Amino acid sequence: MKTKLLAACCAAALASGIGIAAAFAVAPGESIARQAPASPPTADQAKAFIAQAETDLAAVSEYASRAAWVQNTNITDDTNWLAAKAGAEANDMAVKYAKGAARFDSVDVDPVTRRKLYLLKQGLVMPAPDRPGAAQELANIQARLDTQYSTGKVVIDGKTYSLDDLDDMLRTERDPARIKAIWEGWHAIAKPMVADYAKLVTLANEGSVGLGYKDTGALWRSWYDMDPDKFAAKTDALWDQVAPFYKQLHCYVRMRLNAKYGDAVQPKTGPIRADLTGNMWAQEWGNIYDIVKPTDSPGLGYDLTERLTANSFDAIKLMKTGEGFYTSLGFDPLPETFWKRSQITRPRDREVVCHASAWDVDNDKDVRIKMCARVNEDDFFTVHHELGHNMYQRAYANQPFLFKNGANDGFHEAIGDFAGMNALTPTYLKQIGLIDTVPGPDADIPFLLKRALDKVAFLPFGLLVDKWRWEVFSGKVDPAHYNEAWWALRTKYQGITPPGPRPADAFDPGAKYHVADSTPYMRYFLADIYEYQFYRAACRQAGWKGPLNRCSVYGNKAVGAKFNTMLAMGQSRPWPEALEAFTGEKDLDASAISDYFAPLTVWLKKETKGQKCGW
Ligand code: X8Z
Ligand code: ZN
Repeated sequence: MKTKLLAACCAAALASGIGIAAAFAVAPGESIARQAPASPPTADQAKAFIAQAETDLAAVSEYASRAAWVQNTNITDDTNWLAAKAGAEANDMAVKYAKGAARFDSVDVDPVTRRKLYLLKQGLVMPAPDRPGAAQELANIQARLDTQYSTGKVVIDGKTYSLDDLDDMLRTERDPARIKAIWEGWHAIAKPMVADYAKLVTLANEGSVGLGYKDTGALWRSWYDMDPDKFAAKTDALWDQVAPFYKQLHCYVRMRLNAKYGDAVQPKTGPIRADLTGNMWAQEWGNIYDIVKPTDSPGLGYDLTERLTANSFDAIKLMKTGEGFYTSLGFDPLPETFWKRSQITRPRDREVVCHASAWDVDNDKDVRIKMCARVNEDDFFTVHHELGHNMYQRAYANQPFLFKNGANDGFHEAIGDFAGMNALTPTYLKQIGLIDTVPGPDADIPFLLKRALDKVAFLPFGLLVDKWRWEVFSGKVDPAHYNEAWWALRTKYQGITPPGPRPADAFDPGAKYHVADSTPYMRYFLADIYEYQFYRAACRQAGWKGPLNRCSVYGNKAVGAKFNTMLAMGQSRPWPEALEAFTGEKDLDASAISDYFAPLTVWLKKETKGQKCGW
């Protein structure tokens, strides 16, 4: 199962189809509600209920994390079986606690207990129906989907590739026929998932209804300390704010792709061909910087992937460099166990889940990263991203169990991105000796363009993945129309199109990790906004006077201490209070990302003059 209570980040321990399990005072299957007295419960009983829940959930969380770790780092029939079994027991248990919490809805309790009851009630991701066998069925299906995704293979010209190979190929491949083969090959791995996926949706919906939600999408929208409908409206409003900028970037990139590939491959008007963006999901476009780079300036002045290779970086050195950024802000170095237990590169002797994730195995000190890192700019950023999760986990380790989580899931994703933003600046790269000189002002537009290709291009994708799932969970879209609805949203928000007609049995959403794994995705859209708020605030605190894109707070202990104050709050307070603790701001605010890219918007407008933008 997936419980937000226990899953600190993206694909962390318990977000991977695995959940809490047995070390529990009440035997699995025995009703927690049975403990309820006949008369209305008291505040003392509420406190006792929470104390029991925290003890039990903490214990089973560690148990389930370890099972999940073993399965994620060695996928076999047996590890799947064990992890799914633990997940099923855990799901049953967490659902019963969530239901039990509702008994105290009208009891007058202290604010801390009230918040914990609130978190307990909405702390699941894919709740199982409360009937015998349902949780096991859900866990088995999830394990099958996860395995299909993580062990997916594609044969091209007689050679077999896994996703990390294909990712690597798409970064640099410039032959449109070969690009199309890579893209279509990977998307074909998801075809067999559709029936299982539909069943998973039905089961999770039944579980969500049992907890008092309209459907699982409504449950997911309830996580943000505000009315769930208002949350959906807020995401739309944020998109409206940034959409004009995205459309400008889209217009520019399409123009340059057209110039490179010609009308037959990339027409001048209409959507962009998804596979030409250098990324399997067209979610970050930085890998095609070489095609779209400005022609009116000397450029970035360096190629980070080349610099890493030239400086003999390996995956460990990448990770150590990431750690160095955080320790420079005053965070403790990673424990010995991190280096001993993490999976940093792909093991060659077994199947693993390669999608990067950060784990907090014992809700205390046993933090780890699991990834299949390669030495390139993308993974340079990703190690900072993942370590951000671990730094957050350690910062809130002293909170009670139910508060050991991000202020919301978007915060959890934004911490490491904030670090990564600093780490990508030439200012910082020079400080750590990766480049010899900081390029002059001419390099600012190329730099901002490169960042926008990753971060602004990401915004519509970050938004639409869960828009699609909200439609699926609500029943607006049925399994026969999953793929059509997916591409309708991809076209509407991203302005992209597949490289050719899709087969009738395609299930393209399943070719994205977070769909196959049932990891919520709106968190990344939120993170893309928060991280610029964090960055703007940090640079203000540091007294930075130059262009925002050159600011690095590397080594600034005062900024680090204030940042840590926000992180140490965990989920103890509503997220606006955590945001305020570091930034002084109380709301999501897209003006920070607009400020950051302001010089680029002026440049893009000039470059795309006379173009018929839009699709
Ligand atoms: O899944 C991730 C991280 C782990 S939380 C590697 N990300 C999203 C993705 O890969 O789709 C980071 C950016 C968006
Ligand atoms: Zn993450």
